[in-house]
Amino acid sequence: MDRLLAADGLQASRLRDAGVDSGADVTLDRLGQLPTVTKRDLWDHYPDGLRAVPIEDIVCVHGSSGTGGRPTLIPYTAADIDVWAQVMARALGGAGATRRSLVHNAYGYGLFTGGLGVHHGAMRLGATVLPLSGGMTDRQVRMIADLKPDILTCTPSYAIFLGEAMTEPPPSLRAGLFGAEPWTNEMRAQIERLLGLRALDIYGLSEIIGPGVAAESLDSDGMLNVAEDHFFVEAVDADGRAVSDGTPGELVFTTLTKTGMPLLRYRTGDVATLAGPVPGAPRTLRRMSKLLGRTDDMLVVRGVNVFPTEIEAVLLADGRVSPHYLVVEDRRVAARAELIVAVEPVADGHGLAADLDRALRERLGLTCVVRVLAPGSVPRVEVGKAKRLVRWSEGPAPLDGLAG
Ligand code: DLL
Repeated sequence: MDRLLAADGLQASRLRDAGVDSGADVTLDRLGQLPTVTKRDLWDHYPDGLRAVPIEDIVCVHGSSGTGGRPTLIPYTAADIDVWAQVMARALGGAGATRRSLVHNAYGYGLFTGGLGVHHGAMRLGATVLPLSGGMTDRQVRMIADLKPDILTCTPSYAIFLGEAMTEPPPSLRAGLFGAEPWTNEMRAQIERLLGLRALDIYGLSEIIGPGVAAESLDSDGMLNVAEDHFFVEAVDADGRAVSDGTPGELVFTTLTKTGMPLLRYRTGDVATLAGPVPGAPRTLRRMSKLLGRTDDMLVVRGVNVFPTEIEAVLLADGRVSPHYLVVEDRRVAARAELIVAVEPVADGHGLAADLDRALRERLGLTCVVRVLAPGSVPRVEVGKAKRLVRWSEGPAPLDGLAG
């Protein structure tokens, strides 16, 4: 709090407006009453963001590409990189990586935090990192066969893509840390089958540090351990009030140790539930569920609210559906929005559309138009984040075969 006040920027003026003139004025139980920051605040301060230190203390800049708006750029100090390396080393360690490990890192290197985040963490752990970055899948398959990595890091959709490019699961891989985009337990089962490894979830966002804000470990019981010693987490409802553990809420993070761009109560737009540590387990950190969705991805169709991940769970529970699917929110007639769900069958697609239609209606109370397309129709993403949801308000169909 004192660092923010000293930096005298947007967050300081909001704190003073809220009656806070010194860090000593605030206790942890009052944190929930303090002002929040949003992505809009960062955009309004583009390109410098809410930098709190002089430029000479900044050693690098990362950010997100800006789907849904302008790019967001985040300045890091050397101390921030140190924190990042530490939380990422912990995440990799939690997945079973050791100094003897070979980490095949297929997250993109660049402004995106995935590639370099894993890189810093693997080096901090003392493992060996293979900086493959995304794409050039043939080369990646070859490297996995020749160098025998035990840990794989990439987006879950690229894990599927890699798995499908191999004739059989590579025997060397033991675990993978997959994140940067939403994925369900049903997707997890597919990745584990294709690659023969334990598929764990890793979460983060550039604004807070990048990957490593929270990560699943072999012993975290399906939830992600939040690196609470660096990032304090809250979950709030649409009015900004705290929700109780187990109730879905928007995640709000406060950076406790960051110096380049410390954030007080950053509203992420990401929705998850929170829980305490696994009872009796040595890890004492609070945990978060896999992300249920984003506040801005919630689909409201004829009064039914649904996140795309819930649709994914229903689709992939049917063994005949390939993990390449696309949800299209058809809003060409605004008053009559339709959800079109485009899937590809892995085997005989006979009767599939009718069965999925029934399953979606029974499980989510949602009537969709299910389109079973030829294998290969849904675009694959080799570099960057998969797009599972498209909004269609005018013009041609985002995918051939949707008109039916
Ligand atoms: O995606 C950081 C990251 C890199 C996380 C590699 C994990 C692995 P951004 O590009 O700033 O940072 O995007 C952040 O991605 O607010 C979520 O909406 C989404 N996201 C990140 N991890 C997950 C995940 C990186 N495990 C935004 N599950 C976040 C679902 C995720 N969504």
